Amino acid sequence: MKAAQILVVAVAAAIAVYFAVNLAGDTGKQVGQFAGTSSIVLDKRGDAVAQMQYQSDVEPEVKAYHDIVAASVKKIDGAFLFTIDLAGDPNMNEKYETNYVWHIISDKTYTVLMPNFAADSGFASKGWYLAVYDNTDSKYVLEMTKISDMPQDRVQFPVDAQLIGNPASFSYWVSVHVRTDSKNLEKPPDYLMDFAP
Ligand SMILES: [Ca+2]
Repeated sequence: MKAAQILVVAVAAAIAVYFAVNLAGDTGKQVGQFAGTSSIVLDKRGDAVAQMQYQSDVEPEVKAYHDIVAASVKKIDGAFLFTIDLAGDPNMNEKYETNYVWHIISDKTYTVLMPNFAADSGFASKGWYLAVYDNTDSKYVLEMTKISDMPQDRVQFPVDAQLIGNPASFSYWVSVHVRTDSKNLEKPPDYLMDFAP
């Protein structure tokens, strides 16, 4: 494994632990429900706001690619196709890490991470990655893996159903986070930008 990949995995580990804690303490959260073939939740356009989650001196400018307009999941063959529709092009990510996150709750809890590290950011890795974290057993079932660019209006990628235990039904919510600090990677992401439902 190259040094750059190790760095990215370290970032994701901090993120996954952070979400595990938040999820456990937030049992009243609204969720979407997948029960068979497909499910969608809608979100307001224009409601993305940079909410600081961890002390930061740098506030990211809110961009259209931070703004969720819908989230949907479809079962296709042996995979779940996870899609977050956005108000802007997520490939245009500037300066920071923007992380598109699926929180999956069935018998077990999983976090599906699709971060983009901007070309002009200070992060060692650039571009799109996919990782799947098993929050219940505190381990990666898929470590950070490089994936191709996204369509212009959404973050969409198929995930092998077995990676999240192939559940017949599950609850979910999605969130978009920004990490401005490319140096202190043990911290959780600095900002929550939008979430749905
Ligand atoms: Ca929104």
